[in-house]
Amino acid sequence: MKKIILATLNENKIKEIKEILPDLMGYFSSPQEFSIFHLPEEKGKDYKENAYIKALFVCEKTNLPSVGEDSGLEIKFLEGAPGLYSARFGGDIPFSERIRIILEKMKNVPWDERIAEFVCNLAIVLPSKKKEPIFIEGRVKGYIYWEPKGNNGFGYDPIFYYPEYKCTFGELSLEEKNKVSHRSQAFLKAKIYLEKVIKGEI
Ligand code: ITT
Repeated sequence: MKKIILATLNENKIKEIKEILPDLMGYFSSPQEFSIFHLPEEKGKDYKENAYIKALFVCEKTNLPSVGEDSGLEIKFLEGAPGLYSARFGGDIPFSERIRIILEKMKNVPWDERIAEFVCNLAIVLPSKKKEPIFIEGRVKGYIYWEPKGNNGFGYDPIFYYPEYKCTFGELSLEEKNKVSHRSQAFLKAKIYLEKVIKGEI
């Protein structure tokens, strides 16, 4: 069976992706299944480059089609931070601490100025050198809530308030988050290409 490697070591991302594309779930493998336990440093200038760096590394190691995923939270009041550095914001500290730092920086910021966006970029890299990589982006707009709320999801989900649902991503079930998230938008757009990869059409 043709395999596609999800070039991420983040178990939460893998769980979400498998639920976003249940028909393709059986084709997805993780880097660990190929004894890949680290990914290269994310030195790209943007999400797109970082997604490509991860996918290319895994594709070259396995000789199998690979999808790199780079994502982040952009807060307008913080000039786009933590953005590209979302996974490293504040250094080697737990997410609860990253969230505390953000909320502290924004404690007097009014609601209208708490606009934020989750961004997800994908790079699909195929083993044949002649085949161009495919790049895809998904975004979702929301607000930074006043305090963390909800125990679901991961990362910054407890402070990302989604106005249409009137709650944070941390309060949503995986199914509800997957209806609207940056990651689901990107992977739903990618589906047509991933199906072609599986059928050997590209
Ligand atoms: P890989 O590089 O192995 O894929 P990572 O967690 O380091 O895993 P990124 O470099 O893409 O992933 O960092 C993105 C960070 O942004 C991630 O660690 C989360 O903290 C945050 N993030 C991305 N998507 C999120 C989501 O849906 N909900 C909450 N936080 C999210």
